Amino acid sequence: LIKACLFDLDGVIVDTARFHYIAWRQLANDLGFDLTEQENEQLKGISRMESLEIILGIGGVELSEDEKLSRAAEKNTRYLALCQQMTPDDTLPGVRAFLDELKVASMGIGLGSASKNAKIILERIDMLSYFQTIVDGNRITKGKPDPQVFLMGADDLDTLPENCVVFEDAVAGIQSAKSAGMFAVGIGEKSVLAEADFVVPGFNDFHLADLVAASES
Ligand code: B16
Ligand code: MG
Repeated sequence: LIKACLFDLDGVIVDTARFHYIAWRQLANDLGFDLTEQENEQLKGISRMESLEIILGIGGVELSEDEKLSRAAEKNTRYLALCQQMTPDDTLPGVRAFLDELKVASMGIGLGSASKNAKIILERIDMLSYFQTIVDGNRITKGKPDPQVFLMGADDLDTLPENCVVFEDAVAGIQSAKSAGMFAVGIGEKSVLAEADFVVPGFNDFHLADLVAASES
């Protein structure tokens, strides 16, 4: 029985990945190497500092801890400047209608994101009021694929993990949902999100009845 839905932010509610990529690529370029779009895929759902470590590994660059913090802060300033362009129209297709359906059905609605900017972004796209709880990068101590982010969300909503559904676009996020004991819906491609219980390309033409049918099959 589904009682609550927990949503990842980037790649599920809104496409901020393109801004993360521009800002990370600039950081790489400043350090003298390039970051391809394919390399950027690995950074989805991964925290800011872990992403930086992966990028430095790609470029074979070593930095002091202080330098890492200042480069990451600089990246974040650039990222947030790019996010300023976003409007409610940037909410991914079908998301708002699906959340409206959940509200009508009195489902719990929560956010489970690795981002420390989650609230700012939800405000920009005017979606903050949908969420009864927000578990973001400021609250968690263990990032995806650890289940902490979604277990905290379930707890906030007073719902057992087995009654929660997670919507995720990242492999690490699907793994996090599965180790939390939740039903995992992948947003994207089946070949990439093979560990999900069910995969859809997006929320367009996807309704609560489809989710219920999938979770019962
Ligand atoms: P920030 P999600 C994640 O968001 C992004 O997918 C990931 O690319 C990013 O590094 C991470 O948030 C941290 O973001 O720098 O804003 O704290 O997909 O978990 O919503
Ligand atoms: Mg994501």
